[in-house]
Amino acid sequence: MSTSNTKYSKEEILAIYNKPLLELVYEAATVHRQHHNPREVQVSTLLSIKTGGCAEDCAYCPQAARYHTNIKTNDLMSIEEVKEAAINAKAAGSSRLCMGAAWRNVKDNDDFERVLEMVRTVNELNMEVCCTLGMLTENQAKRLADAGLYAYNHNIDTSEEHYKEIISTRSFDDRIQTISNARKAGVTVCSGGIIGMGESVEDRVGMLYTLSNLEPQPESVPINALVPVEGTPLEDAQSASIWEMVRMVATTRIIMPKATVRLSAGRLQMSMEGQALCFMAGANSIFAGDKLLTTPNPEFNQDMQMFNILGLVPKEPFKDGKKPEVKDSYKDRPETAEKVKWSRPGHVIEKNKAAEEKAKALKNL
Ligand code: SAM
Ligand code: DTB
Ligand code: SF4
Repeated sequence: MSTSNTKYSKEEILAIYNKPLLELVYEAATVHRQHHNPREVQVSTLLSIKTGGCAEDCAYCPQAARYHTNIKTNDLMSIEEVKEAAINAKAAGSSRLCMGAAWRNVKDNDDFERVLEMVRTVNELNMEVCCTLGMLTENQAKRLADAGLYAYNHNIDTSEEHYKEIISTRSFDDRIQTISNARKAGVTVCSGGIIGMGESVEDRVGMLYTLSNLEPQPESVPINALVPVEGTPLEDAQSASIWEMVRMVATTRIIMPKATVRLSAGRLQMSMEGQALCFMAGANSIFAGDKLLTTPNPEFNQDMQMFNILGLVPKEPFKDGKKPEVKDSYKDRPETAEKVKWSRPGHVIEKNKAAEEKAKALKNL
């Protein structure tokens, strides 16, 4: 029986990937049932909090400033907009909000302060908060953790060898360093990649080898099928077939048995039968909602219909882990705590009470 401590060589992973398809699915489904409730699917909602204008050159990405894509760019959203989107996502059945920013890296500026407040706001709604903001220092990761961040998404995207064909403005090692910074801060790690970018099967195996050798393994592994976007260097890339997606999901499930395997970008091109095979092969999460970050995704109702037909149910938040506390270091800074409280309706009463107490104390001096 596989455990999360089993380490596989590249040759072993390749042999798993190349098994006769139905044998592979059967084995993955068996491992899946040893570690997860096979009816539960974790539902995440993506929210692009800052769209486009990114300095990086990731060949797949519609948000890179240097490519001429048709996306609508946006500055960083307001806290109120994020709160409204989170409430809607939760009402629709999402347990996690993943906020994405088209940044190369996080900078210690007002925008980061606003993101920290977004994290606190969504955490208060009892949703798992995930961010994907580009590269992070250890200190920035720590501050996100203190604000209540549950997960950090940072994909390695492909194998170390193929990486330089896809991105030249940062290195594979930079990616690993950020993942390690998030881990050191106590945030759970979401890291996966994309298939259909002209990579070989060996590259897919190499990517899974790196992910499965992270210590500990990532809690979430998103498997994306490239969404080819006009204007990007990969606009004409040959799409990955559903069979390749099933093989990728099944292999991920077998070598990272405890991880949440997320069927991510590319579902719009998949039939319900194809997705059903992916769930059978161990996928247990999706991004729901009619938009990913900038590209379309299946309609929410369509996904709920699929869940009904397949007998799947959305997973409750924090079932695999504890809700992160907003750390005292933040609560103890009254000026910040007040700023957050005052910005929300309903807290005005608390503000008045606190002000009355303060006034009373002053009068008694
Ligand atoms: N800027 C941050 C970063 O690069 O980590 C966060 C946002 S970035 C858009 C998050 C991930 O989305 C990428 O690492 C990539 O795996 C995925 N992605 C972006 N464009 C995609 C596309 N066209 N098809 C599939 N996945 C894509
Ligand atoms: C992940 O692995 N895929 C998501 C999320 N993590 C951030 C992003 C998919 C983006 C697809 C292209 C777009 O919509 O811009
Ligand atoms: Fe920028 Fe992230 Fe897109 Fe790369 S994937 S261009 S870093 S937004």
